Amino acid sequence: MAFAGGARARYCVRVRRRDILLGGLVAAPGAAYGAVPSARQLKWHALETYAFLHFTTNTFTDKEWGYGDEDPAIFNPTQFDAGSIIAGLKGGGMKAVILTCKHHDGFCLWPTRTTAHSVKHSPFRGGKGDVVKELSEAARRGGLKFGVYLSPWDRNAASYGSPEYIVMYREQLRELLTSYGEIFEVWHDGANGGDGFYGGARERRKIDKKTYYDWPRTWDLVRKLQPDAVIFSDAGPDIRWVGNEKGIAGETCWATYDPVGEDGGPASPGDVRAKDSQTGTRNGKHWLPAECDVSIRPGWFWHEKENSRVKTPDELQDLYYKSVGRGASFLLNVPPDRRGVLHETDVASLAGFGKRMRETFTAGLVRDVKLTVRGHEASLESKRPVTFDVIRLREDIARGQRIDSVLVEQATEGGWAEIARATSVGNCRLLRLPGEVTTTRVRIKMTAPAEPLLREAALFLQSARM
Ligand code: FUL
Repeated sequence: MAFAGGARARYCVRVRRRDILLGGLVAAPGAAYGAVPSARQLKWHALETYAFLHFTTNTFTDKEWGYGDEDPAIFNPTQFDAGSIIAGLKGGGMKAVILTCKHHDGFCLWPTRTTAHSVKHSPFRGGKGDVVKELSEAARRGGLKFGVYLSPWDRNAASYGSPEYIVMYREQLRELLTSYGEIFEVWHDGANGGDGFYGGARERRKIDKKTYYDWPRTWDLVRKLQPDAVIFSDAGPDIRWVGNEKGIAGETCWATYDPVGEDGGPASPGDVRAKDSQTGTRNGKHWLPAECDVSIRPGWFWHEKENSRVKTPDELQDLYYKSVGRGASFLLNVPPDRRGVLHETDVASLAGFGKRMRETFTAGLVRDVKLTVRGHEASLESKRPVTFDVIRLREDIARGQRIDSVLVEQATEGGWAEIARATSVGNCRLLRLPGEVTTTRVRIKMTAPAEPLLREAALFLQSARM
């Protein structure tokens, strides 16, 4: 196990008077423990909840995966309104948004110079439209960061499978990363190769996932053009897939992860042993936190028949606890419909979720509680009894993931009684209690191979019971 910079050296978490805040930050000097996040990963950790927009010709053909032979003329969102989409996402507390600029069918939502298969040849804004531009600008106006999904698999491109396609893919990336302002995340999905239109060939094409895309060169381009953007794929390099599309991280979820390919060899995008991704690797060499992607509907794209199957605020809240509450991020897909806006049911569900989040984590914060940390133990004290049913813990992840486990107890007349326990804390650990607890003292015992650095311990009273 490699510990960076004197992690074995003992140092004290000195909680001085000014460090003792009410459910706030406790900072302490100290060296890093093991792998630590980069500056761009730290910024990403702070987002926690952000949205996906799946939108393309599939929205009009009722498909999930377009074959690549769709006529651009079918892309006609007559009431497209980027401002209203962003307002709907904001209602759900989304801090950023990632758009499918190109899905597997190859249709580009911006007027790219690389192919004719784009909005340029659609009736949208008379062929003069640019969905990426309108959405990125509306996002920025609304205070949301903007990210791009560019599918490596392109079922329209005649060149797919040959080296020319990689040139085109990189050129598409260059256009997206140079024309639409700051990009916070670049998303490469893992679906690769198979049958498709491929410029009329209508055949099956197989590529070697490990070598075909030459990802390191593509990522160099991203670093050069958008140095602050995090790069997502099943295997990183900045953010990892959580291994399922249900929006659920492992009950234990480490931000460190050393991905392995399906055959036990080196991993590459589209080739990871997914069962490991949910948990990560304790003391792994790479800081590679999990992102939990899930759709508000059964499908990723909008389908009329799924209007009655939109996840409820209760379900979204549960997913929040199972993603953000386990140290990962919550990437919620809300697909625009054929009009080019979010469907009313989705907007209402987002608003209900946002309201619950505010009621619990803003209005529901238990105040006047003093946090003290001494070594492997922290205590929360209040002069009068307080009632809560959610505990939030955060580690100072800038100096590594140190805490193995926590045991939380309350003071009762008969002594200390356990109320919760968990393995792995990281950026955020939310402990939902089975019922309300009323006490004046809470004790948190931590096990950690290096001095635990607790950044926050706070109590909340949840708005609605699950
Ligand atoms: C997968 C794709 O195949 C799905 O269509 C969707 O975009 C999902 C987020 O990623 O790899």
